[in-house]
Amino acid sequence: MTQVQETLVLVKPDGVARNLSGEILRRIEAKGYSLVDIKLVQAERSLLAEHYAEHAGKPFFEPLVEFMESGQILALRVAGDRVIEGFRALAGTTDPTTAAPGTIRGDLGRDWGLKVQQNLVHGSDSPESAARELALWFA
Ligand code: RTP
Ligand code: MG
Repeated sequence: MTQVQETLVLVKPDGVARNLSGEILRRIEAKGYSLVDIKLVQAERSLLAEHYAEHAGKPFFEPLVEFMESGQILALRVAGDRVIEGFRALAGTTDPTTAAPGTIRGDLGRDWGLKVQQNLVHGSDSPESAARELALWFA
């Protein structure tokens, strides 16, 4: 049974700075997902703190917000059948060093040994997160 969903994908500042936006978009479109909306954003700290509210208080929270503030982010509203789960599979696991080859993080991600994983992309992890995050980034 088809289950059309929308998800929030972010190409993080490392992906934009490394000129990988096109390659990441290519993979999303090649999989059959559709772009509904797209914009380049220099995100405010308040938006990032809300976006990552579930990680507040963790040791990587501060470095994560600083990293996400360090350059432009490409925000994408993406639609498709089971796209929430599907994009997470395309992205690969969090740590780019061990993410499976064939995934965005596994093929393109580098762990520079910083305090936070610079892992190129974000994708919403549930329908509830997708609704919350899309409202934040595409208000
Ligand atoms: P995302 O939310 O970005 O799609 O990634 P995720 O679900 O795979 O990872 P999550 O656990 O939600 O963590 C959010 C982001 O925080 C950074 N992180 N660094 N120990 C670390 O160095 C660490 N743990 C998490 C990553 O940028 C991760 O994507
Ligand atoms: Mg997450």
